[in-house]
Amino acid sequence: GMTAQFDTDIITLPRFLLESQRTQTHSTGEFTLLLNSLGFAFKFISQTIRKAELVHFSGLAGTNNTTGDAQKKLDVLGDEIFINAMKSSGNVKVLVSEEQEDLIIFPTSQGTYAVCCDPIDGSSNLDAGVSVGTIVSIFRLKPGSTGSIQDVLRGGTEMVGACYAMYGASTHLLLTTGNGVDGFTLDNNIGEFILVYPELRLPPHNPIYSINEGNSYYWKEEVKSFIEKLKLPQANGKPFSARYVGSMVADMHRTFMYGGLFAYPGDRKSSSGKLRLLYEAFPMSFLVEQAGGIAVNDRGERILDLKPEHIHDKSSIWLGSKEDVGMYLQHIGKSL
Ligand code: AHM
Ligand code: MG
Repeated sequence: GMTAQFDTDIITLPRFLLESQRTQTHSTGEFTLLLNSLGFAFKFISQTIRKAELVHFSGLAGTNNTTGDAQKKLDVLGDEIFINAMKSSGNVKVLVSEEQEDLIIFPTSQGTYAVCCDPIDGSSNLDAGVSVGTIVSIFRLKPGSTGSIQDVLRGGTEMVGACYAMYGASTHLLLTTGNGVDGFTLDNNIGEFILVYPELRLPPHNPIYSINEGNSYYWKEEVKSFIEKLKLPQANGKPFSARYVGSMVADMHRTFMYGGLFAYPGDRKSSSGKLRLLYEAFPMSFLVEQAGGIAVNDRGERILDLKPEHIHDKSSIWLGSKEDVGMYLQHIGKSL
């Protein structure tokens, strides 16, 4: 009958969070509320991006962020939306944003979490209507802490959660709390993220590489020779394909869906590449490992074992399918 085409028992993000709170002993109500507030921030940013062009919000804001990039009006808006959502959740004490030079401590918050975020990652793509995203890592405050920089200058293995939202043709959300990865898609009509990829696994192999090859002049020899190797016929007689959006979230979302490898290596201009540990490399690496993939730096060290000294520290990064990142490790003489 007609009803067979309709799923009348969908799992929304709030339902998913409440159900996992009931079944996972380590889950607290506070953590559930924090994740709900993140869901709200993603929906708000998603809608803002989608209507921005029509209300003439594209173009430069006339200010610069900490790394000197030209900051777009949407970067400012995304940052404000994110900060306000975290502040009003009441569960966040410490916040690090790519768009803020210093960490923020919410003075009146009784919250016990520290959140690091890149509110609109890939913003150079915004004016062309290409996918961008928000990336988030979550730490619990250290025991006894009332909020300090030490709550975020920690090893990646201390994260208690990570997620990203990708604002593409649809808005997607990938979330881990250390129990695998679950994927949601935003239903704009009912305004909820719907669970569509439960227990998502990264395909173990797909011959796709994703890297800004325009930097190859500056690359180290072993990066150059590795990428050249991928262009030669492989075991199946065909070389790898190249795919590069230039938005980490979009390049990684494709990698989660199809497999392959994404890299932003260090080079002669910047030995630790471009991507920031706390709100780009850490959360993405947590998600990748939880989905069965590998996340390492140029030297083949596990990203999650690194520890930032400063909140905006960078790291070279190789992320993706076990076999494909495994090929890089083998190339530099490291085993899995
Ligand atoms: P952003 O945080 O200023 O947007 O920069 C990060 C972005 C990533 O999304 C993407 O992977 C990378 O920069 C692309 O850099 P490049 O243009 O050097 O290839
Ligand atoms: Mg970024």
